Amino acid sequence: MKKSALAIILGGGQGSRLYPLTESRSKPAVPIAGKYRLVDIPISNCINSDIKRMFVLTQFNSASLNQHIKNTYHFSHFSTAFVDILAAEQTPDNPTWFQGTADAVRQCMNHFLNHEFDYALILSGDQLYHMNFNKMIDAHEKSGATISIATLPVTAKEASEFGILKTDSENLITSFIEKPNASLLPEWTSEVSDESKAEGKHYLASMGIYIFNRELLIELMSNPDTKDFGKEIIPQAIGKQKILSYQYEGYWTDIGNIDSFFEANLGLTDDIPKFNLFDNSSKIYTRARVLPPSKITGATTIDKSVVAEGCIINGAQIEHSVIGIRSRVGYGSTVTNSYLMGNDYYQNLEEIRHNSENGIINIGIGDRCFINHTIVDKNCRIGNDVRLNGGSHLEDTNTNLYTIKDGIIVVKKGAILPDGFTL
Ligand code: ADQ
Ligand code: ADP
Repeated sequence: MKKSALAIILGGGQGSRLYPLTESRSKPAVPIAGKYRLVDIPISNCINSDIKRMFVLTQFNSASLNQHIKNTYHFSHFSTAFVDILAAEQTPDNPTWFQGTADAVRQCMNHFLNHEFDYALILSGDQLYHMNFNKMIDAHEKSGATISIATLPVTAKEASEFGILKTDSENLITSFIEKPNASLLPEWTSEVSDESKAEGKHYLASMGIYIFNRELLIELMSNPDTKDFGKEIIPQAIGKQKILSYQYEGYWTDIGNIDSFFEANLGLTDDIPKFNLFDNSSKIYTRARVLPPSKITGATTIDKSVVAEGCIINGAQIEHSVIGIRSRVGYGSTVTNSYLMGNDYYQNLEEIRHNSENGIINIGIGDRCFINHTIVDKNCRIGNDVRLNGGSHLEDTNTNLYTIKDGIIVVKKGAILPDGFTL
């Protein structure tokens, strides 16, 4: 009989690397690609792999995450499928929040053990990729390993941000180091394919995707001193457990900080994006909203962009940008190299008229704005003649309206930028 897997999605710690997008929502609920949320990626990969029992572990439970999961993932009454959110909770035994990835799993073990499963599939919540986990489970079974780690070749520049490992001729992991210093790197190169070598990828990195046999997970989780998979559980298991490196070939990127999140979103506007949303066989699921088609008028030009449903774009120039659901962009505005997340709702005509007559700024982007190298979070009200010109000339800042990180301006959710506001 085919063995069964339970998916555990690590939804995020404090979310400080994606701040301010995580200021008012938990990380799995951060909107990506104009209409999805971060958590839709691992959930869709699980559904496409026929793994339909999922827990999402999150440090705090936001209304938007709850609503999204509740409104999106409905399974038949006749199936055992579910997506459950487990938020860090204070109990007499656990007075603190999750102290790391393994601690998060440990604190939720009683929930997992209510279910029958042979393998725990542990996934990160902040990565963009398509993967058939069944292939990984097959390789895990075939090898007789008790732990498997998905891996991929990376460059020296990237290597310090990942767990780096070495394998033997049977792809079993013989050594592992979490985020090695650049000075240590020369000792950590691996035998990789000619193609990877040609791309300068000489190191084998952990993708933070793990399979554990049930009994082993129970045993490892009984030690409360190990708080993190990358820092403790995996390095300590080397030499004691049979650990398979399952090398992945496709596109995969970490989207855990503002810079990589921004790049991954804008990457969707490439002629042939590395992350394919137009794939019949591995769909990315999200909430099925009832939204009108986007309406585009007034000599608007749109190039190299992705436009979600329900937008109203009036006479604007849009280039190399992702325009999220229900976005409104006014006359003569230019949006380049930017990600507008869109809005949660529409204002009615009466409200728009009333606001315009009373100097209240409406939801969306006003007229004659210039927006470049910027992320605009949901429900922002950006007045007329606003100029947001992101880029490396700007220093890192944080105000109650916006943050600048690595030259990327992030306008905070619901921020109101008055007419003529300039950055
Ligand atoms: P990182 O991604 O740096 O490295 P970490 O910050 O621990 O590791 O995050 C892993 C995942 O767990 C992320 O999705 C994160 O949001 C989530 N997470 C972190 N703390 C959490 C908490 N307290 N509660 C719930 N979820 C939490 C890891 C591995 C490396 C590997 C990279 C690949 O440690 O070895 O190379 O992933 O990205
Ligand atoms: P999304 O379309 O991003 O998936 P939802 O449709 O789940 O988001 O939710 C939209 C959110 O906007 C809901 O929380 C809803 O309650 C909220 N919302 C709807 N109308 C208004 C309004 N007029 N003012 C403020 N929030 C609203």
